[in-house]
Amino acid sequence: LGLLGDLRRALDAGEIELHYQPKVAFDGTVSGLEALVRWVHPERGRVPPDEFIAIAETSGLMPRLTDYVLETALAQVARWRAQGLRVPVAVNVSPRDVHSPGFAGSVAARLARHGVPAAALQLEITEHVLLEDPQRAAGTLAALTGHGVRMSLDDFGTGYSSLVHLRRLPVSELKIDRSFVARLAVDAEDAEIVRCTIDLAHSLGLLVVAEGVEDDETWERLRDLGCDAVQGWLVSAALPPAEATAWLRARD
Ligand code: G
Ligand code: G
Ligand code: NA
Ligand code: MN
Repeated sequence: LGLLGDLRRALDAGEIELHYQPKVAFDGTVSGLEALVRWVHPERGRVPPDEFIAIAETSGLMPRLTDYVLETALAQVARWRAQGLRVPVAVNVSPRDVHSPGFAGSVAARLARHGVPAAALQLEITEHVLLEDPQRAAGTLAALTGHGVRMSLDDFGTGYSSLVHLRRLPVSELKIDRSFVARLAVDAEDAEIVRCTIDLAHSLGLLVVAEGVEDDETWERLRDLGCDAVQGWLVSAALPPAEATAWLRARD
């Protein structure tokens, strides 16, 4: 409970930061940057995102955290655009966000307020959005894509009945979970799973991003399998804003 109070305070105090991890196509094009929350607690030090995201989720604080992340990420995109760096940013949203009334409208209003085109925002969701109220979730996602926001399906392969979900979700990108990518170069079964996932995604017209790419061999395998883009420490870890800006400039 202490951590929950601290999280409320941290949001007010601006103690939560966003770091940005690039997604890069095999020709070197930067397809976007994923915003990832970071919290350095004044006494506890670095609190792992998994920990405080779970707390935000169960305590009802998630909408506030997501508002904060969207606001911060869109302000950053606007600054980058003003500097000639036109790169889309991906924000993680939880099932709770997608189910909260007015979410699609609030995202559209926020984009307008920052003068950022919808195409510069991507929202990463998981299959879990369809667990509670599939009808309503589908409505919200349709409204978002109607505004021009692109949806990405995160952690693919870790949920269940993925095929049904894939067919029902208006996503344009699929991210293969790091647990399948990590041992791709040494495990024939993982390699087969990744190959099938890429083919399936392509047959549905989706772009495929592999998460957690840490070495050249994995990068080469993914390229040969026709994967579209990679994200992982091989390219870059998630970077604080100033370092992300420098990274983008160096690529430009
Ligand atoms: O970088 P990593 O340790 O940052 O992230 C751990 C987990 O936290 C991942 O599952 C990631 O999707 C999630 N996460 C990171 N940032 C956010 C965020 O802003 N909102 C939500 N809902 N999840 C996030
Ligand atoms: O659930 P989501 O896919 O949003 O979480 C991304 C998580 O993966 C973050 O915690 C991020 O820091 C982590 N991550 C990103 N790249 C790598 C990588 O190359 N290797 C490992 N082990 N983790 C990574
Ligand atoms: Na994500
Ligand atoms: Mn993921």
